[in-house]
Amino acid sequence: MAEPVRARSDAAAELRVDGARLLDRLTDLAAVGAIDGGGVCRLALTEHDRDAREVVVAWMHDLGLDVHIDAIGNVIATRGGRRPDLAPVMCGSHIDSVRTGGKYDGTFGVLAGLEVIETLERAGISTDRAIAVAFFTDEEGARFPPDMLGSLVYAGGLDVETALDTIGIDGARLGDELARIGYGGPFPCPGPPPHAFVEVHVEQGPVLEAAGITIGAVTSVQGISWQEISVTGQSNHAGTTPMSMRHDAGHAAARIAVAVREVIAAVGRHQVGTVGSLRLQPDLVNVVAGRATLTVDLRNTDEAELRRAEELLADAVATIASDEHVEIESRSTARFEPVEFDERVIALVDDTARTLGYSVRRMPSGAGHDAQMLARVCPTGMIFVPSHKGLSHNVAEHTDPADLEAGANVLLHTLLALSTESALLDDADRGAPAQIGERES
Ligand code: HGY
Ligand code: MN
Ligand code: MN
Repeated sequence: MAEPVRARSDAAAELRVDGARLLDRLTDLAAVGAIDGGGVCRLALTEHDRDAREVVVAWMHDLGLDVHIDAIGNVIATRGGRRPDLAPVMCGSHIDSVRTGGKYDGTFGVLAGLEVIETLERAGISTDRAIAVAFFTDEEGARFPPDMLGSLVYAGGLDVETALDTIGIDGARLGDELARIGYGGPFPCPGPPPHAFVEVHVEQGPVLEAAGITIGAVTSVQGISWQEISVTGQSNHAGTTPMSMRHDAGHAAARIAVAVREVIAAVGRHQVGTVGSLRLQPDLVNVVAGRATLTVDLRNTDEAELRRAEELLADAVATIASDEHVEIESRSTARFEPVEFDERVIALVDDTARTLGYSVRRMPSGAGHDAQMLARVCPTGMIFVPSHKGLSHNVAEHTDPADLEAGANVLLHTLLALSTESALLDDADRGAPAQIGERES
């Protein structure tokens, strides 16, 4: 096991980010796709996503970074290091949002990365390894499932042509939308693996705030299972059709939603489940629904328990189909097993937070993140900061500026430690990959 990575103790040790500058960028970006209540709506590859990309790419150019756009629209901006022969250290997250997004989900990880770069620039600090800041396409998966689509393609977990052919919930083809907003880039996927990847993100849950702790050293991400379930019954008159003759897709869908809660109770422990979308057709007061489409999001930190939840739900759906005399089809739209982050990176985040004087605890992530995809190709970790009242995917999402600044400082010093020549596995041990944007032949 390689030696633990230690935070640097030279002049850079005193460096701190400029919290006000970071907050200004977060506020400016939140104006793109702004909605009532202080949140944002920037579904992937819409005009608002494009406009947000333009703002962030302009900041990347202002900082003199080398900006690369790959074939799925991931954007990677790199500040060169003294050793171009070594793979860069990467940070980043996403700037797309759900329909009722908060202003920090994803954007904090990208803009904290730019703040780290600007802090190093202004201090005249260079690093052995280049430092890259990325935003990945369609992290939310809300329009084009699965979630973390762009980083999954970057990490080689999904073929780019298959990803480009993804059809969204609105019937649009991902590749067409990417071309329409002008972000189908020239650089091939999968991308070159960085030396290490660190993502700072708001927790999106209640744990840190309840414990009065500033930093989360994230140990893992729970498993995710998304299904789209289609129910086919028979539309009929709401008044004249005897109950015994109905093939009521609406009632069947409602029973499936109840079954999700029953499955959660049966599996217990960390199992969670959500029916976030439920659409009936023809969706009229006096017509027995002929069709229903609903989504089920199941998550668990334990893979075996997640599988059991899926099996129990499948059994319940079969019973409901038979009882209600309807046809039911389930289509998996995302399936990721739990991911453990690299112990050395977790320990470095933990140590760095303590060295900087912040309270810190180790914890799993309930939400999916791009980091879980980068973990497939390089040592990876995450840094959490508290979410007020645990709210996220909600316009009222909030994190105190002091906590944002703390998270960005931990990112700064974690990246500095990782950017020294042999911080983790030496590239020679892994076959030094090309720099971002180049490919070995
Ligand atoms: O689905 C998730 O957990 C993330 O917000 N994409
Ligand atoms: Mn996110
Ligand atoms: Mn999110």
